[in-house]
Amino acid sequence: MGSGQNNLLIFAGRSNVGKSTLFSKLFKVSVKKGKKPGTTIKPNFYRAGDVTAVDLPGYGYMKGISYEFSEKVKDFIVHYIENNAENIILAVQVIDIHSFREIVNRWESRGEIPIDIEMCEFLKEVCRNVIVAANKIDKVNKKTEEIEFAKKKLKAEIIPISAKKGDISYLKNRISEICKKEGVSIKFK
Ligand SMILES: Nc1nc2c(ncn2[C@@H]2O[C@H](COP(=O)(O)OP(=O)(O)OP(=O)(O)O)[C@@H](O)[C@H]2O)c(=O)[nH]1
Ligand SMILES: [Mg+2]
Repeated sequence: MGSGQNNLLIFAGRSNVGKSTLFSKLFKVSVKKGKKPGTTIKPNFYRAGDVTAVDLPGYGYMKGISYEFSEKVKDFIVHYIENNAENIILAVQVIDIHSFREIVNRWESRGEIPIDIEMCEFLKEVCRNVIVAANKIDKVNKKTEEIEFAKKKLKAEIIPISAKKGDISYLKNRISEICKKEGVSIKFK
């Protein structure tokens, strides 16, 4: 039971990490971005060459959204990914590297598995290729340390970016490379 779309490039991540900001920067499309979590409620799609890029709603509980709503969104995302797994060329997990360590430490001190780690494990299980875009690097002082921390926790390829202020060409190149390896071509704008 898939969506019928093939060659998907999905962007997943907690609410407010900057998925939609990245999506509009990559594809020059105008999608809703916001200061408040829960900005993207339905996925945004964009056809980029052979590939359909999908900006997913953000998961995880945050101030201003009810627990029920965040659980509903998480279920939607997990089902969407499971149902479309065969068609997903690449999953880009977007994290907010500025708050990643603090959130991970908070969850782990409660004896819980941080939602980003859980999501990354799920993506790696289900998708052929997974990379992590460590967004908001412009807000981080000790960049190398924070990236190493994320790498150790997520055990994935981490690419630092600033969707809002910085250069995202390295991420673009990696996405293109992976698409090429999978036999499809992607067009950025
Ligand atoms: N400093 C900084 N802020 C950013 C960056 N990228 C996004 N933001 C800000 O983060 C906030 C959330 O951005 P969105 O793109 O709406 O986040 P999202 O992940 O799509 O959020 P949901 O749709 O709620 O899941 C906005 O205020 C953006 O301006 C970045 O690289 N650096
Ligand atoms: Mg969004």
